[in-house]
Amino acid sequence: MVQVPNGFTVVVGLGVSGQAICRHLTQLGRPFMVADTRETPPGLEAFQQAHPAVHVHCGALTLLDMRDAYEVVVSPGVDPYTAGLEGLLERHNPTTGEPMLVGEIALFKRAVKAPIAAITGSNAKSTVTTLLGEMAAASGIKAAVGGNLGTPALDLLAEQPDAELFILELSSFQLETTPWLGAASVAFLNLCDDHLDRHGDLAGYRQAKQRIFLGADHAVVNADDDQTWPESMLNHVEYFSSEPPIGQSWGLDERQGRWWLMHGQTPWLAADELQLAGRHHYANALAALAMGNALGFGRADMCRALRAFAGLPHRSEWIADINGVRWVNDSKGTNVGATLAAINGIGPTLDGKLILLAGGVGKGADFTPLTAPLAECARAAIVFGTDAPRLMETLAGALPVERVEHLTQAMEVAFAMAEPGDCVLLSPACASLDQFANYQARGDAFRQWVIHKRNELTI
Ligand code: UMA
Ligand code: ADP
Repeated sequence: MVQVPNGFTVVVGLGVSGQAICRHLTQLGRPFMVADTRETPPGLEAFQQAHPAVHVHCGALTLLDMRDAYEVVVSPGVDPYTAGLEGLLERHNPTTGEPMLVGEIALFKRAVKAPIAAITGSNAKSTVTTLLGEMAAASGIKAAVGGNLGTPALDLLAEQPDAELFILELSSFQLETTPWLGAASVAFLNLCDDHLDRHGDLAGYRQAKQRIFLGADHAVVNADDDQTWPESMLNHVEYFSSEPPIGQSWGLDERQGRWWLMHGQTPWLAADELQLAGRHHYANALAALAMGNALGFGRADMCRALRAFAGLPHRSEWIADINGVRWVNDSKGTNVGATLAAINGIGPTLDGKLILLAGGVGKGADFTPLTAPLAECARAAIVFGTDAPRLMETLAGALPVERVEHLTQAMEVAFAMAEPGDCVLLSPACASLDQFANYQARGDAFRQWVIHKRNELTI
């Protein structure tokens, strides 16, 4: 048994978040040690060189006696119910009044002075977070943008101490270990099956996300998805929808043949002025507008930012047309909801058909919702990776399905099968970690293959 020294904080996980936590604790002058359940976590050597005095425990957490610890701060990827951490979430820290086990955002909240805007949901978090950041910049507000996306929250605090607003993308993992957020404005965008391997079921996953509302002054939720509505009483809740607005909510409506982003009965911006396409993106824009409006951003500034925003890579990103076939990279489509949005956004716009490339780690999700839209607009699905058998079993009755080992083989099959007017869409509905370092690496592999193929054929 390794004894945690009296009054020491235990930082669990030596990844991006864990290292930000260590930097923060160093800056506060608080004694800490690090634990990681991997025997040799990546980055260990560099960390030990930079912090020779910090003890790092590698291996099972059950080998640590944490009774004298000040608190335990876990990285988002660490399940707070991992063996060795039992009871810590329920026990209270006599000094902080918070649970003995917290995450990075709890430390961030204790230290931050400026207001917080926070965004969660199964999908579109990064898009809405980035959009709100662009809107803040256009309005002349000094905002720091990060969290689950980009720079960890604690690093933002250190790097941009004079920020007037912190705009954070927060995952269910981060919210699960946040006792109190007290944000100026929050958004819960949507909910679909994701991370069920960690949260047990949809109810557990939703419960973690509901924590975003704790102490919020203003909340934006999805009128079309009642799972996003707050369970607790909040004074100021606004709704957005991809349908016409009701009362003073935010919605989409047609006026003289054009679709408009509306606030109540007031048209704010014509949807065709956006570079983002598809109703799901209009809904994202409305959620960002509702938050920005509550935070005091200027309407004209926000609309300018919206017009200029071209979208993020790996999210329904057009790569190239080859022989009249469109190739689209939606590698960030890591759950069924995101893939559905991509199919429904692209499918109806095609002269031809969709060819869906899907597969990887399904995280326990049910793929059934994909069958009906695919049956309507897809030529075939080509499945790969760990959950290929489950995808095949679910989709096979609805459309032709072919199984291969790897993404590049799926692309070869799609290339041979596609007809002019078709779109080959990588939107895996699964995490990438069985075959790639992350979703970016998967999207990059797709992009490289497509560019190489296009160049090969044009030489
Ligand atoms: N570790 C353990 N035991 C475990 C699990 C992990 O010791 O049971 C250790 C690993 O060995 C590794 C470290 O913890 O050394 C990794 O920690 P982590 O998995 O929390 O990852 P970080 O590198 O700290 O990155 C985390 C988020 N990762 C996850 O939530 C899985 C990053 O989100 C986030 O950007 C970063 O903190 C900064 O806030 C990534 C993500 O995939 C992008 N998020 C999920 C998503 O968007 O779907 C939620
Ligand atoms: P997150 O950070 O929540 O993963 P992203 O903005 O990175 O969100 O988008 C993730 C995936 O969700 C992408 O595949 C994107 O095409 C898809 N998506 C974007 N907007 C929506 C929406 N409103 N509903 C469902 N899926 C969406």
